[in-house]
Amino acid sequence: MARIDKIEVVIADVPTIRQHVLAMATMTTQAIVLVFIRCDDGIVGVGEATTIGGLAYGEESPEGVKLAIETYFAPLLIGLDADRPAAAMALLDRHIVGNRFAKCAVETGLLDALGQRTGLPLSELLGGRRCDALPVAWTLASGETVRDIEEGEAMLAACRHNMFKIKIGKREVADDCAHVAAIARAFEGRASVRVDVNQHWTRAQAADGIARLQDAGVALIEQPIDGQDVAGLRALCERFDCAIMADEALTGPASAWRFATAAAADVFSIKIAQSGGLAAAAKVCAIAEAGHVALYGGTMLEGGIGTAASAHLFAAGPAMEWGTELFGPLLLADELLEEPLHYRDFMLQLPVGPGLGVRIDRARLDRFARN
Ligand code: MUC
Ligand code: MG
Repeated sequence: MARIDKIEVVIADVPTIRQHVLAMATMTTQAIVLVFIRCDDGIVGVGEATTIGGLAYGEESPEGVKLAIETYFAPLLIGLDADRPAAAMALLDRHIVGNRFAKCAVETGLLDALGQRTGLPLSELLGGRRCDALPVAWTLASGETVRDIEEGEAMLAACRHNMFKIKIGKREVADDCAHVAAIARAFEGRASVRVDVNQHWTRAQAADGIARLQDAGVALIEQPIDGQDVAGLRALCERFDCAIMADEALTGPASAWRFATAAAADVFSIKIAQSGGLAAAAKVCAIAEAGHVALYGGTMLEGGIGTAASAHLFAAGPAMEWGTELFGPLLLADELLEEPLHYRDFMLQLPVGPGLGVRIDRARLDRFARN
């Protein structure tokens, strides 16, 4: 039997390939948070707890995750049976409220270690994979219409992405919708165009904006209003034909249950960290299925570790009708993995090796790691 021996948390600030303009933050670097779980048989499992824009997106920050894991998680975990990730996570849940991103990283690290020990890829540990590759959207968020269209053209020409998510919510509704309409016109019949408002519209702005976007041919509207506003989202689902997707609204199985039973979303964006881990994200998928809510594989713009973990879960669970947006590593100007994830034919290819099937290159990581 192997025991958990040591836990290390590293924050690495990796530049992005261009500025990424979201309603709540403009990113020029991404703070990648990695959790290394060393077991006494020498195996090291890795998990990721990356979030967006410090505390601008959610309640956990990179620095907070590191502090929580080192101060509160590690003493509970050291010495536990490393072959029992579910038991370790149950212990954490008994002693630690919330901290979903930190818990996701620890669970991922434990599963990665178990996969390496047993020789099985994570998706096999999670029940076996349904597919070997997942369709991947790209986010157009340079902040400029012409540049976004040029970027989308390049992605199409390279057969990398034919689904584009446009980030809006920062400007006036009419300006944002004109920006999206221009991009939708440019890609009409060649790519699917979606938007993410990141909760930045009021109910009235959403009614106006979604009517404009629907006319422009946008098929999917992600989190147009406050994630807590169940009644507001339900009203938008009833009023419009285009699909309404919940993202920030979903903080694990309990919120998924609330939104599914209230018919307050047509689609759920499944995020492993936002759900509180892989097991919790699988429950969110099951609730969606039971409630006839379609699925989409979301990202917190993680690097290769969180992206690979998400891909294993999405490939092992029910079909993602709206595809995925597991492009996080492609937004980073530098690679942290020994062998990068493979993207081709508009799909992310699932890694095949044991555990996550990808390994961190420590020398590369050290170039960006905070002291
Ligand atoms: C979000 O809200 O979905 C996903 C893609 C992207 O560009 O930002 C994220 C966060
Ligand atoms: Mg979103």
